[in-house]
Amino acid sequence: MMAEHLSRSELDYPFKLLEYFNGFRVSKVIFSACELGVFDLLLRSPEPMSAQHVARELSTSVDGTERLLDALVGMEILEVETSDGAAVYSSTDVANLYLARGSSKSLHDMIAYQSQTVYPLWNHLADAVREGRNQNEKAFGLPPEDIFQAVYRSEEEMLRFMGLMNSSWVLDGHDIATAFDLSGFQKIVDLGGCTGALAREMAKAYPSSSVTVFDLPQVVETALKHFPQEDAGAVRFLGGDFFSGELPPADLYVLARIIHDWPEEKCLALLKKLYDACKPGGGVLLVEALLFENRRGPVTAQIFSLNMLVQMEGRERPPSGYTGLLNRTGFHDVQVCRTGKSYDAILAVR
Ligand code: SAM
Ligand code: ASE
Repeated sequence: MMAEHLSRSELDYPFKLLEYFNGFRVSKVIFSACELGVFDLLLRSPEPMSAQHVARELSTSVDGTERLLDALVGMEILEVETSDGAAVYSSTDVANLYLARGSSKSLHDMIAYQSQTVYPLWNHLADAVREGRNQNEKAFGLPPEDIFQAVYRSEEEMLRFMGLMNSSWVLDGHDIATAFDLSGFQKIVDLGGCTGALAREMAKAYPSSSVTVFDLPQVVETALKHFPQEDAGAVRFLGGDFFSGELPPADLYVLARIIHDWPEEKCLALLKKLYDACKPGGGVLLVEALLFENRRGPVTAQIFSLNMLVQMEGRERPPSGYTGLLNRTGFHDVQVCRTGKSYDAILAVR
């Protein structure tokens, strides 16, 4: 049966196309279950639960809950067994680790942002492509040129965005911190370092270096208030503006997911400013989702690039895109490290 499917041409029956059509609903099944607290409930439950029991605990309809749980079983995110003739549901290790709220590797905050902010923005993808710019005006009535005014349009949105930024480094942080041996850089400054999640990975990997997060003053304030750290003190925080303000001195400047936010002229201005702030031997580490050199993949990076179109002013690039920006601003010895995960690292020195 399966082999027959595989050998048949997409022209006979468009399996892949139909699966792609369903993609947005598959995402929403997980996002909604997360929002409703399905994974938290099943993690806490000492026994598998019936749909009726789940519905009672979550104050949801029995019928809707049963369909949602069944879809999650079909997607192999939950498991079901029959007990006294009734279906009872339990979680999987993957759901407990990544989808429940409390776990140290929880992607709950990433899911919340994708569901509440990215999903509605993508309603305007066709317009973004037509106009070649972000849809902040249509979506929120905010001007397209002030992207962080849109990203931080309310306290709730600021917290949600920071939650997203924070949660990515649960997965990729260690690989990024150790993609290159950075132990020679005494003073590391993470520009636009947000909650300090990546900075803490850097501090862990290079205990004899000092690590500072530099971000907008209201972001630093929110980071300290809402994203406290057990190892407080491993990372320092400093408020400022990397475009218009003075940069703190550093041996290595980290720019994680910064270049991809901005149009080329702003990227060049920022990198030039870093070059001028660097001593010879000083460096810059870019952290981004790299496209293949021929831009034919990976799909994740291609999708991220469309996301930058819909929401920001930038794009994702292949290695040569970053090498070009760095060489034009004076940096040399550009080294590229693909991690095989979502984010990659690019190191250059003055
Ligand atoms: N580096 C973090 C990461 O990868 O998780 C956050 C990346 S986020 C896409 C961009 C960050 O740049 C935000 O934290 C934002 O507050 C910060 N930012 C934006 N404009 C800035 C500016 N003019 N000066 C300093 N930080 C800025
Ligand atoms: C940014 C990163 C993101 C700015 C806006 C963003 C992400 C979502 N919105 O620098 C995370 C990575 N990209 C996607 C599509 O999830």
